[in-house]
Amino acid sequence: MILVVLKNQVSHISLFLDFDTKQTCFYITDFFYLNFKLGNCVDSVAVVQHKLVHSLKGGKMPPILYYLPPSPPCRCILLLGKMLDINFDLKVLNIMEGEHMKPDFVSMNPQHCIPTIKDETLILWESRAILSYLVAMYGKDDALYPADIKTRALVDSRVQFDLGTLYARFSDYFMPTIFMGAPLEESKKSKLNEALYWLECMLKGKTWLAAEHFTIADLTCGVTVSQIEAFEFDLRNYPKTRDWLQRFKDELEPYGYQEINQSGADVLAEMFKAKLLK
Ligand SMILES: N[C@@H](CCC(=O)N[C@@H](CS)C(=O)NCC(=O)O)C(=O)O
Repeated sequence: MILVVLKNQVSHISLFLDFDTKQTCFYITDFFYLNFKLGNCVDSVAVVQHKLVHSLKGGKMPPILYYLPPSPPCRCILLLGKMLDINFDLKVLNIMEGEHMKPDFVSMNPQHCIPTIKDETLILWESRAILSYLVAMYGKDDALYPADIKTRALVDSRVQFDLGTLYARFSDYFMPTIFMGAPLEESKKSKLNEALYWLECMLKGKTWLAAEHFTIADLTCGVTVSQIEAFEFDLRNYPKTRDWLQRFKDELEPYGYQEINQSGADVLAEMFKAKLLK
């Protein structure tokens, strides 16, 4: 067994690499979370370890995900990443501080929105397109985005319903208050209720939105409805939606639901409440 010790100059961190097994077999550090510099990016010890092992194995680097934790479309990607065991190279982009308008990011994504991923030469934004790409590229099977033409058509229909109707109406109703302190508008509330009624109809006699099992349609719509619930919007008229939302939470519990989705939903809910009280 050959061991190579990589030492960091500024601390006592060392990585021991076993060239026979191509595994990092041991590392010592004074401070586990201490960051140090590798090339041009600041990475944690765990990330550096992952990158070194990955490059020794000759595998591709994991996709880079530009994101902000509370953003609902970013939460979808993080949850799917956990389901597919994708070890994203995470780059927080604080849109509240204008980081998404910096030239480096805008030259990559002129629409300057998150989530955005970079997977080797592919740069992709629009969360729902990212979801289907990641399942196709990293899924062990097609369950989350079924290849069967008619099932896929239903998944696409629900995913596009979320983009163009459910999330759009949710955003139209709540976001002006959250970001500009504008008063809530009754006409926009009715539009959101109409979309929720349509979702309720889609769930009639069904466990999941588009297939016999959980798909990316449930993921994207579920994140939207969980945010609506966190804003304490009245969901009493939608019993099938509430039952499905509970199944959605249970399904994602092993993949960090609380930490990834609920905590982000709560952060936005706090921002919303703070604006309502003003
Ligand atoms: N349809 C897009 C929406 C993305 C989006 O609106 N992202 C927000 C954060 S939640 C953003 O990046 N806002 C900054 C900007 O668009 O300039 C998706 O689902 O990815």
